[in-house]
Amino acid sequence: MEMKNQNRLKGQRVLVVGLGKSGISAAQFLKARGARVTVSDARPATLIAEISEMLDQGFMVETGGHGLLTFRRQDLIVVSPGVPLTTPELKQVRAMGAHIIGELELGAEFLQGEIVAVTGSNGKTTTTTLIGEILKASGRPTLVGGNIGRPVTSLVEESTPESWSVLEVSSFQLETVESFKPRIALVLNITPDHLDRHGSFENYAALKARITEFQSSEDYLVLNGEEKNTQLVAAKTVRPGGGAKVYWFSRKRAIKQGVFVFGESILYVAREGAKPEPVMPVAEIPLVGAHNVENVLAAICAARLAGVESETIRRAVREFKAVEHRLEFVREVGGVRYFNDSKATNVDATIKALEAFEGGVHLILGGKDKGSDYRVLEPLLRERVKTVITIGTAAEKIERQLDGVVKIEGAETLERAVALAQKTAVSGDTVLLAPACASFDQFENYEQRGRVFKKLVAAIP
Ligand code: UMA
Repeated sequence: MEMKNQNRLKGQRVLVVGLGKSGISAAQFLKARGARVTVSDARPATLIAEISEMLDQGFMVETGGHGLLTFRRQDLIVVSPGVPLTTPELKQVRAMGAHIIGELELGAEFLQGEIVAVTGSNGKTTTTTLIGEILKASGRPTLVGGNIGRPVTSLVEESTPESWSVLEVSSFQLETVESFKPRIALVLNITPDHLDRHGSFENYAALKARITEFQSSEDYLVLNGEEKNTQLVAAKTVRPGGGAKVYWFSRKRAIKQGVFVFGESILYVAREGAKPEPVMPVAEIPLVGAHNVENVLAAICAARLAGVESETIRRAVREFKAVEHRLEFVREVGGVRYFNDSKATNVDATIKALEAFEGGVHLILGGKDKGSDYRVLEPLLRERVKTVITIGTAAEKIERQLDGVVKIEGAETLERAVALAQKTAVSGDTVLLAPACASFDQFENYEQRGRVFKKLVAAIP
């Protein structure tokens, strides 16, 4: 990406909304570039550890709510991903023509080098991490960030014209892009998630498609050949002047351009009509579950498009370990195996997790509901699950929707859920935390929920 006008923010009045990871990083980034930064957070100051430090550094700070006056008369407003555009103050100033962007847009505009952006409802973290590992193995200077946990603005300083930045991108972040133009964009799958925020599946899918909105004919878009919803994204590349070149990945059939499984091998076709090149045997993929094969195919396609040789890709994939909180094996106690899939924050991810086990599962479900329909779990619950143990504020809805399908126990907290599972499970069973919900009712985030689970499991005598 070309060098941007570094002075463009100097003297500008900028408001940063939300003081989590993204907001704090964006505020520091803007200040370092000479902007006059105000920050605003709905939480009271006592709950935000960084406030006194920010005041010391000369930030104007508003806490305990957003004031309309603070939102007016700004040259730019940078929102954190967790702050929806329907927030009343944002809605009002937006109607008055305010310039509003997200932290991803801000950071990406200043990142030097190439961008690979990964979105999808599930598999983003694994695929992003794997692409990062492959690019590193090829010797390219590689940065990994975005929704995965490192805000994009915090990568800018380290980036150089030779860098490859691999970004995990969420629908929240795509809501506020206005020029985000990755060299390689991936949409892994689109299944219902975050319906509480986006209102409908159509809105959510349309946001995911924004990953390719500003791509042009020198860019690439990698899509899932087996999934109707991502196939619709291809239509977005048809526009005057030409959108991204579309590549596909498939576990089930040969495709014309992209990566697919053929017999025992993974093959890459560089362009329509070209001879398929072998990349590696499928059997060498070290992760469990068919969904992970898809994640690996997508990562291979991105890496080949970035110019990495197949031999390097094969080596990096073979050495790849499962990502923390993603179907992570925790411990075996008395013949019972415990798995942490705290990252399963929607129903589809829970389905993928259950598909990795044949039966005897005690499933911990619940947390903060996102407007999900848990009834779609029914066939897998009947087939593979002995008990569902509920936690969090979604418990009541889950119990109502799954009434009569499977034995359900209410535990309220994760601590009681683990204790209950331990009591119920017998040798050969699996205890799986794959909650299908967000964590924010009882935890800071899904990582903390996963860590608490691992600690509880570690403490089982
Ligand atoms: N806040 C307000 N006003 C509001 C809403 C929130 O002031 O109307 C404040 C909160 O009080 C809080 C802050 O905003 O202080 C939180 O901002 P945030 O929710 O954007 O959280 P960050 O810590 O900045 O983390 C965000 C992403 N969080 C969300 O999208 C909810 C992180 O993704 C991401 O790792 C991080 O930026 C770095 O880029 C997490 C996530 O849950 C993992 N993502 C969702 C997912 O993967 O499903 C999309």
